[in-house]
Amino acid sequence: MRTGRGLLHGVSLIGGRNAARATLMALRRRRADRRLVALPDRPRRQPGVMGAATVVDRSVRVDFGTGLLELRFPGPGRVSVGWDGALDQPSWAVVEDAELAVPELERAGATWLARGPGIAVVVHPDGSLEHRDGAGRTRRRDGPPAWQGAAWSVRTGLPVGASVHGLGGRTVWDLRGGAYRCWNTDPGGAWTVGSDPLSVTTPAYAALDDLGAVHCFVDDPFDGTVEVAVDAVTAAFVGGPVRWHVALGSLPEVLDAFTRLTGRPAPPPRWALGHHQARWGYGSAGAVRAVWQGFREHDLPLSALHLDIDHMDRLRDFTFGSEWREIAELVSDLAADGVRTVVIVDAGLARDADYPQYREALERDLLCRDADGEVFEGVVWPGPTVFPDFTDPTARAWWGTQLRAYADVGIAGYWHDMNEPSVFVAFGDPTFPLSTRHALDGRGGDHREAHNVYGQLMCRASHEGLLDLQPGQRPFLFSRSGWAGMQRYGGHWSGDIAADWTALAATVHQAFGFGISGVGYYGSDIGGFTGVPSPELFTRWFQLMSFLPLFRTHCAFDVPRREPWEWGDVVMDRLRVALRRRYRLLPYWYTLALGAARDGAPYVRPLAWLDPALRSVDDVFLVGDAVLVAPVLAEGVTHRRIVLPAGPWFHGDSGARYDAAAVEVAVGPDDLPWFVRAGAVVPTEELDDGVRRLVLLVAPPAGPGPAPGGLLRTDAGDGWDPPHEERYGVQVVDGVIVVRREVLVPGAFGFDEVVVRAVDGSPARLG
Ligand code: NBV
Repeated sequence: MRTGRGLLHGVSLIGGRNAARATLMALRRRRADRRLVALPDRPRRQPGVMGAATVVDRSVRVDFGTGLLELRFPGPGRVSVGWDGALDQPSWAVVEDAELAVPELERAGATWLARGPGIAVVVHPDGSLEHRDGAGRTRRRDGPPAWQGAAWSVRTGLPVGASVHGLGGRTVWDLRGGAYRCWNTDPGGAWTVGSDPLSVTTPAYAALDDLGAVHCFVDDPFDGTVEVAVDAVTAAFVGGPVRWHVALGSLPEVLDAFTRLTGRPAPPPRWALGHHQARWGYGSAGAVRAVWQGFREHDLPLSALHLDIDHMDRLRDFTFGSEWREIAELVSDLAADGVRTVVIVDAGLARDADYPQYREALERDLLCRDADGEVFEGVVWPGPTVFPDFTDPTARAWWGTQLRAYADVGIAGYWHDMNEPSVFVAFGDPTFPLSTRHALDGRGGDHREAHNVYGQLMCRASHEGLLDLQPGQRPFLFSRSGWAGMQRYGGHWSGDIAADWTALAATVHQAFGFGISGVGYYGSDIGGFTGVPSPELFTRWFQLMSFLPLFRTHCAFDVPRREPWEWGDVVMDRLRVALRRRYRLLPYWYTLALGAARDGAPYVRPLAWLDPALRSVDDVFLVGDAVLVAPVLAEGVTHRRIVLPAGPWFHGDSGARYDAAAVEVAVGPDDLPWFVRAGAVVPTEELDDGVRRLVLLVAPPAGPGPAPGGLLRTDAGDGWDPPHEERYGVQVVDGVIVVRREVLVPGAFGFDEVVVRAVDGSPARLG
């Protein structure tokens, strides 16, 4: 909803009756929140006088009279900071149970100096902290926290010239000069550059300068704001524990640290890296079958078809409407052709006595309740809607078992929607009243603490349920909302992105920001969710997305169809080029996916990953370390300036070599420029008459020194067996590029033959 055109569009989407209910809901929400109980006040306003410091159970404790500071060193270059026991309070994000390093503690003049491996923290008498790296360089200065009632804030000084990035799904890459609310929010219409906050607002950011990265995760789920000035970041929260986790190092090192702390990304099954086709409103099993036939007829590869809310019986989760009677047959026919079926699952349940899931959740007391103890009722697609309390372990376990309705017909993946949580309101915050009660894993509390983690806990419920239902398969889900740690369960898609060129550019920024926030598996709706993209915008979007992990076409029900053949032969041929390349590159994508599950490295990376001096570049990206992509992000582009990290780099199609730090490249309408790094090996594949061939695409090395080489990780495509791993070394011998394979871990290899091919046509062979 919202105002003006937005309001009209909102009404047309949600229907007149729901619009009227949304007005009542907004009024009820306001009334409920007038009775909000104040959060517990804090006993002090600022750290008192610094006194003794001790080491207890490997924690440095510094007594400030009216406050207790704790420092813990979980690993190299890392420190966790907490006030007043906050590090021992439960966290929705942290899963690491690391053996802490034994800290060294000494008095240094008026300060205390605490040292862990590769990091030292100077504690000043006013409670401010100076973080130094292993070389003794100051990388971060935290002021003393300031408390006011339940609220708290801390101002952090950053290295001169550092840029700041992350905080979940923001629409710009460099966050300097903005204030960003940390409160997951459904924008209630298509978002574009500057729309903020959106569905994922994780308080994790990285400051980048020429020396590398300073990563910080503020582990407080309450409503907050992170204000990013040129030389400082001020984080302010309305309540919650005063604690944060810092990691110093290169960008790969700090993301390794952050995903050790909050969990490694769930590796998707291999098929999830292919192309997905979705649309709100296919409406029937027959219509979906026809879309599948279209892909076959036009010889376009496809890995998944998605069913939006129109698959449900009266918009009820876990049901299929009468137009979907042949669902089991459809799903199995698709699966036989290598196409998986994914369903949307909304967070809320229709409040209707003849809906078994509603009755059961009610009887078993699994639903969120309002401040008076009544079941909280909001308005969403089915009209009156109730919500499982995902902060309750019993509700999570129950939810997980409900997925059986989908698993039994062979559904292979789950798309979580409306879980900010989002409800229709005519005005005000489009979510639950703050006074809504939550179990909070037995501690009890209200929506102020539960809000930001609600979507993430829905993901946990589904993920854990699927592990029980299908223990041999890796659960596949992606979610509109989530928080720090959501990567343990799955990925994220953009939500309702606008069909405009600036939103297209924002897709790259979001992909980077999610990477900094731990979530690698990301993509936006190709062509934008609402609106009608021009054929050129659609093509450029498709080309870009063929280089992002979640490669999905999707749109609203009220815009023209978007299947590739709807655009005519010229455009379809361009899309086919991108599709085919994506499928050729799948062994590389899969290597990245299985790698992310080990070290948290996002599949798609800003150039700062290789060279921190290139941190301002936001229109070129790396896929892994070996491939660089320069998407076309504006209309009518015929030439593009491309900044390149140290290479040289070889054009992926023409094989042309580029040595300069910035190059100008001609761009045709048919494709986007992509490059392979000198001396790198990119594992690709070809299917030829039933022969599955691993093609090691190699770029000539830059010189006689060691070349980057490459890696392959592969397995049966799903399941839990340790992947087969092999490494590739590259040398030039008598003018021929020689690639040597070294198997590191033998496993399900799955290829019938292996060949080497140089990207520029140079002579090349296996060694
Ligand atoms: O389920 C309908 C849509 C879905 O297609 C979209 O991807 C989600 O982001 N859903 C939002 C609810 C309606 C939005 C207007």
